[in-house]
Amino acid sequence: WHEPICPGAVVLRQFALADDALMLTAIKKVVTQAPFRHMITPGGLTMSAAMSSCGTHGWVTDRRGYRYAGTDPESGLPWPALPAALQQLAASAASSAGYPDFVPDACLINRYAVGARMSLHQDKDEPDLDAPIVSVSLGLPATFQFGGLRREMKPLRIPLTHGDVVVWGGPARLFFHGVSPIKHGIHPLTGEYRINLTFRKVT
Ligand code: MD5
Ligand code: FE
Repeated sequence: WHEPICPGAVVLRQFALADDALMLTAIKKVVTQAPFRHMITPGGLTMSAAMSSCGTHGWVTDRRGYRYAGTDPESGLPWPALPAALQQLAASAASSAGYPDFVPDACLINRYAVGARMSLHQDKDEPDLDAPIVSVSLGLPATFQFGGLRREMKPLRIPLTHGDVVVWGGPARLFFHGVSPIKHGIHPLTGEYRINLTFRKVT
């Protein structure tokens, strides 16, 4: 069901639940070609979430900065294709949230082990900020921190569990957000991990 958070942002509880196994199988195949890695921020810190990507571009960070790249810097090869079933699920979630024309061309895959987190940041490396971002949570639960346009704004804490989908668009597209450290647990499909997929329009 639809749980609006603010104008532009809506949680679709369990929207991806029926497709969970299919999605995880598709991701497993992607990460055989582009394995999860811990990237370095421009400030020199290693990210606690491990990442991979598929689609026309992948999101990368290193000492030079953040950017989208057409090839995987680890292999020099193009990123694996965005699986059609995943692209369709993301488009259908966006449509259900009021974005009928969203066609994602990239998917960033974040894998959080117990204790991993993501500090408050904005997603603004995408050229078309009118396109929403669709986020799918799988595996261990997380507390999502949802702030405002300024870093100083005290974030709301939103619990996200396996199968939840969030569509971030409109005014919420540029809001600061993060993920609190993942608590210990075992999920039947992902074990000791939370997996988050973010579908984006990059070109
Ligand atoms: C996660 N990932 O749970 C989150 C879900 C990332 C990231 O933050 O950049 O990989 S995406 C949440 C998101 C995207 C765009 C806008 C907003 C949230 N927002 O306005 O809060 O791994
Ligand atoms: Fe983000």
